[in-house]
Amino acid sequence: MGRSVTRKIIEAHLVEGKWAVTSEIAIRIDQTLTQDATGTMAYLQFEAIGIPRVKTELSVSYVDHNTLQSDFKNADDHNYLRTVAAKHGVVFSRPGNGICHQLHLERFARPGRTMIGSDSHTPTAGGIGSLAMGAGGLDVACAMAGEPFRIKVPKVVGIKLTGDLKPWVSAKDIILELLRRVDVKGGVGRIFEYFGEGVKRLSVPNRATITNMGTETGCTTSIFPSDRVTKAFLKAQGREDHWVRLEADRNPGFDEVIEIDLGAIEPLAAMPHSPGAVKSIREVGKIPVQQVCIGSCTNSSLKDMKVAAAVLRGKTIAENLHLTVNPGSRQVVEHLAASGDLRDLVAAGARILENACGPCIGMGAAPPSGAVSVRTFNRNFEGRSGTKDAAVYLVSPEVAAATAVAGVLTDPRDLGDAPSFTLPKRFFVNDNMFVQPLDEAAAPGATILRGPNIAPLPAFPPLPDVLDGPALLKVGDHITTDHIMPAGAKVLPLRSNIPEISKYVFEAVDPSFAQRAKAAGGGFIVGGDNYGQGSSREHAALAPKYLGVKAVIVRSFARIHLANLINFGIVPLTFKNPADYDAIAPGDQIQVVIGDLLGRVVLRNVTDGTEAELAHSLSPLDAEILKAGGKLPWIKAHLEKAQGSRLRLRSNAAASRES
Ligand code: MIC
Ligand code: SF4
Repeated sequence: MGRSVTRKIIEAHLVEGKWAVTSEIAIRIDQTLTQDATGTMAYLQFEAIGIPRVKTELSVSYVDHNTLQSDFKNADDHNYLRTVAAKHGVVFSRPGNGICHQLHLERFARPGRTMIGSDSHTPTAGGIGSLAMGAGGLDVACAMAGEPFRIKVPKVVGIKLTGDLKPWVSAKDIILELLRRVDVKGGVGRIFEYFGEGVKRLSVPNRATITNMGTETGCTTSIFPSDRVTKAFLKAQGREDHWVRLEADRNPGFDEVIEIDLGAIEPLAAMPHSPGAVKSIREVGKIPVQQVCIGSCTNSSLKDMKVAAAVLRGKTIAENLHLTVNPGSRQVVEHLAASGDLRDLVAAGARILENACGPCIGMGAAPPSGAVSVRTFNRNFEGRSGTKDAAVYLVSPEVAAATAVAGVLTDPRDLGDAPSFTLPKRFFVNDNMFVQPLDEAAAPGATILRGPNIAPLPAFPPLPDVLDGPALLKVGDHITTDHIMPAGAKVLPLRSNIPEISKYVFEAVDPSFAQRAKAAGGGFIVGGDNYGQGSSREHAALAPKYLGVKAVIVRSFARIHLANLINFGIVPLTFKNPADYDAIAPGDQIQVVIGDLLGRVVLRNVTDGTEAELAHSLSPLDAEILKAGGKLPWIKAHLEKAQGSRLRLRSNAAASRES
């Protein structure tokens, strides 16, 4: 049997374990990325680990989320990120350079390489054939320290693309079609690997739109082969030497295959409030729209912007709405300026925003109360836009631009012929906003700047064998990390200050949560399916931990959040019998006997005297990490031990040479 692209990359990076679905493996990580909202914590953790210089082939620190700077906090964080990067061997992407995933795709991502990033849309680089996964900041810090990344071997699902897209239908509609079929949980434990005739006709940025939003299926990552199209893209970026051919063998042994006929897809939208609630634009109908936003790491490439400019050329946006545009990078902006497309956008009435995440993460441009907002983004969770009762629809740039002109949700096929335009054979390459780290000789003497908002990391003690406390909160299915730890203009600037940010935990679900949790001396969270869906933000584990949350007991977890809970010493447990969920009422006093987490785990409901068996998916190593109080104390002890035995080995060798 042949091998898939996924398997080839994983086997080439295997440090421990072997390829067998669901068995735990450890792989070497070549590249890491961080963004500012998760990066401050990741670098604080890297510093705490105590390794002087990153051990990866390449680590890049981007600034794209927190760029509002409404006071000193964000600016101080940027200074910290710049100086910590310089000292420890990390390339720093200055604010104003662009969105991390777009920039990484343009300048650094490489076919055949492994990468983890402290952002759930890191799989964007799968568009170029890199095996790129989202992870918590602490896992990224560990990878920078040279530790391998542990995952359970996922199922590899072959996504066979056949046929050709019809005019006005684009890459966003392909990923929306996949989400329509598998929904927001269908990718859990899986990697989506694209193959088939249809792949050849998708450019790298289009592939990246698909791998980016693949995250919304809950998958570990998504990946395309590296072929002639990849080579042409790398050449246009002036880095043809980074190309390697990487394709699945003839009989790659996919665990499942999903076939998508590109010719049968029509313009689609994800309805409020889930990226998986997909309908065709025709089915949704011509609903009035108050806001259109074009941009985000899903749809901010030059092609996406040029489509919008072509639709808006010579027109004015509808009176009832406003339009924001965030290009993905300076390269995109420079091209738009040089080609005149920027002028078309501005002349039509678009509000051109910074090339950063912006409205996607609730950093400005919140829609009006009760508004319909049509966005080219990847997430439409309730309240994420900054307006709780806004209804956000996720669409392609084609649909967004057509809607901006018409004022109602519009199928772009109503506009007649699709615009045609050419993309540059050579992109403008200008890396002057990437700062290279100091060389090893200069680094030790360099100072790291820390503003007053950068609070020291809280320390967490080892876990006892029995956990006690009340059920602090009971929630339903699909609780997202935006519910647990909101983002937006008010809360994001607090990402480097755990005591402060913890005041907002579950704010939108139950504003009294933080106060109650502290007053009770901690306790438990009870939840339904797919708990922790969405972002990689480890603050959704770290801040509840700070408030005393001891275990989260649910029907099932989303992958990255599960790993983050382990990393911060919150025990992630599931009901053996899903019906036991109903037997716990908020406020019940609970006792969970975890022991060493290798045997039975039992929940005693002290209030009503019942007992329930709990389950978990923890490996013996996870159990060890949890019992140690989390990954940071564990890794420090682990590295010290390794260093100790290296030193012992060296002195033994020296002693035997001398004798
Ligand atoms: C997001 O899109 O939700 C974010 C903001 O990029 C997050 C990271 C974060 O919360 O900082 C993500 O997707 O991981
Ligand atoms: Fe930024 Fe939005 Fe992409 Fe997250 S999804 S990285 S907030 S643009």
